[in-house]
Amino acid sequence: MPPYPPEKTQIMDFPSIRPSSRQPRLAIIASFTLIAVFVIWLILPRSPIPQDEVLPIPIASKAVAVLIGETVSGTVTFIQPVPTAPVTVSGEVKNLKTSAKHGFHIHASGDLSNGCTSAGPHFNPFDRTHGAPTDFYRHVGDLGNIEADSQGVASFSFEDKMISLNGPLSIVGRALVVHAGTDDLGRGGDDESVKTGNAGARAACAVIGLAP
Ligand SMILES: [Cu+2]
Ligand SMILES: [Zn+2]
Repeated sequence: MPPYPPEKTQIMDFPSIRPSSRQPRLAIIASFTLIAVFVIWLILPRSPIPQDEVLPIPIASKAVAVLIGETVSGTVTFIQPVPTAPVTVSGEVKNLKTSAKHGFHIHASGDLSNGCTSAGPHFNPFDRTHGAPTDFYRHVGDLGNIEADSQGVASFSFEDKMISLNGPLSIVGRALVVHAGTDDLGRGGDDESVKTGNAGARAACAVIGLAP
């Protein structure tokens, strides 16, 4: 006799394991939400520069002027490591009148279309009278004189605190002029002395340009 009579045996009723119909619907909703968020992110306006990024302002730290005259020639370099620093002016100018001082100025305009004449007057943004580089009252462009040796060559290096390669007092794009005569630095006692320093003809000039 079997332990359990057949009529008493029960067949266990397991719940079916077929997937619920809610799961694919959730997956579809999740996918659409992700796509929607991505599309919204794509079309959102965004500034090309992150708000917290501060771009460094480009500065000019070196400029050069290649002087060309009928006979006088030379190269002058201007270096300003940072915009607040003095400018170091150095160079060599040849074929000058020997053993003489020659007026050396920044003139207002870089237009040399009519030779050195069209470079205009001394660079004078503060509307002051002509002076020496060491004077408080001077044209910004007043760099005094350079001195030629017995061979007519002037080699020089000096600093100037008024000119700049940056900002409103920038000399870049203006003209450098070397004169045939000596600048009297505003001490000549006549009207012309406080305008031009009686420095005479413009022996050579150049546009001051940016250098690498
Ligand atoms: Cu001049
Ligand atoms: Zn001047």
